[in-house]
Order: sequence, then C-alpha cells, then structure tokens
Amino acid sequence: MAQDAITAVINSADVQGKYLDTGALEKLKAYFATGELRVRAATTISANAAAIVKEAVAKSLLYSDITRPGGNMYTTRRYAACIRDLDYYLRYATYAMLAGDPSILDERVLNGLKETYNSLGVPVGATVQAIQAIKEVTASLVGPDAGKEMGVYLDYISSGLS
Ligand SMILES: CCC1=C(C)/C(=C/C2=NC(=C\c3[nH]c(/C=C4\NC(=O)[C@H](C)[C@H]4CC)c(C)c3CCC(=O)O)/C(CCC(=O)O)=C2C)NC1=O
Repeated sequence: MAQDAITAVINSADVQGKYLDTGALEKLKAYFATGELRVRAATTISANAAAIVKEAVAKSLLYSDITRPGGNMYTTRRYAACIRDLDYYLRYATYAMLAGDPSILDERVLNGLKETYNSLGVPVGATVQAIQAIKEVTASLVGPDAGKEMGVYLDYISSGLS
C-alpha cells in the first residue's frame, strides 16, 4: 500500500506499540512546515506539465540517435509512448512529493518497469537522462527548495530504473 509521511511514521510507531518518538515528531514537523511549498509546487507543475516534458525532451533526447531511424523513439507511436512515459514520471513524482513518501512510485510506476523496458529495448540510460532533464526544468520553474523535493522523487525513479 502506498503511504505518506504521516502514515509512515504512525505505522512504524504502531509496530512497536509506542507513541511517536522525537525523531518521528521532527519528521512530521518538517513535513507540515513544507506543506504549503509542496502544494504550491504541485499547482505550478500541473499547470505546466506538457511544457516541462517538452523542454526536457528538447534538452536530452531530441536530435540524438534515439529519434532517428533505428532509435527507440523513432516513429510517431514510439515517440508518443516516450512522451507519455515521461509525463507519468512527472505526475507520479509530484504525487510522491505531495505525500512526502516514495512508496507510490514503487507501487504504481517501478513495479515491473525495468523488465518491460528491457523486453522492448527501451534504453534505460537515455530515459534516466530525460528524467534528469525534467528535474532541472522543474527546479527552474518551482525554485530551488521545491525543486530539491521533486529531485528526491525523480532520482528515486531514476535509481529504480537503473
Ligand atoms: C504509470 C505507470 C506506467 C509506466 C511507467 C509505463 C511505461 C511503459 N512504457 C512502455 C513503452 C515505451 N516506452 C518508451 C520510452 C522511451 N523510448 C526511448 O527511446 C526514450 C529514451 C524513452 C522515453 C524517455 C517507448 C518508445 C515505448 C514503446 C516501445 C515499443 O512498443 O516499441 C510500455 C509498454 C506498453 C506501451 O507501449 O504502452 C510501458 C508499460 N506504463 C505504465 O502504465
């Protein structure tokens, strides 16, 4: 089950049959203190999602061998599949950033993804480059603090794929 920063600390205290300890309370404090930042960033990202993906693709994949005949993004169908995948990564990273917890990424994005990519010949290295470009473009849009938060979850997807 996907959880968030609150259920994560509650579940771990409950397993031990204890109230939240200082460390757990500090985690919650940090989460609540950044709540508005997260919501504001999610609003900006959702209003600009298509532009973020487009710019990230231009920075990372466009005019490379991947978009030429023989490349995995060649043909309109595969190009569109790639853009759609990047849009998934951005959307789910935004959910995880709001939740303050990466478990939704394990559950809904990374589960079986590497195997799917390998069986279809989707290049993981180039995908990770595009995700890193999304990270840069997003940070330039939402600012360094929220950008860093988003970076945590975009990096989580990158490591999960590698
Ligand atoms: C929400 C969770 C979720 C994810 C993550 C997801 C990914 C996903 N990407 C796929 C394909 C694909 N993914 C890509 C992506 C790329 N090729 C490149 O060269 C680029 C580097 C890269 C984009 C960055 C491509 C081209 C395909 C189609 C491959 C093919 O059918 O030949 C497929 C195979 C089925 C299909 O084509 O739709 C899945 C399941 N599906 C999901 O439901």
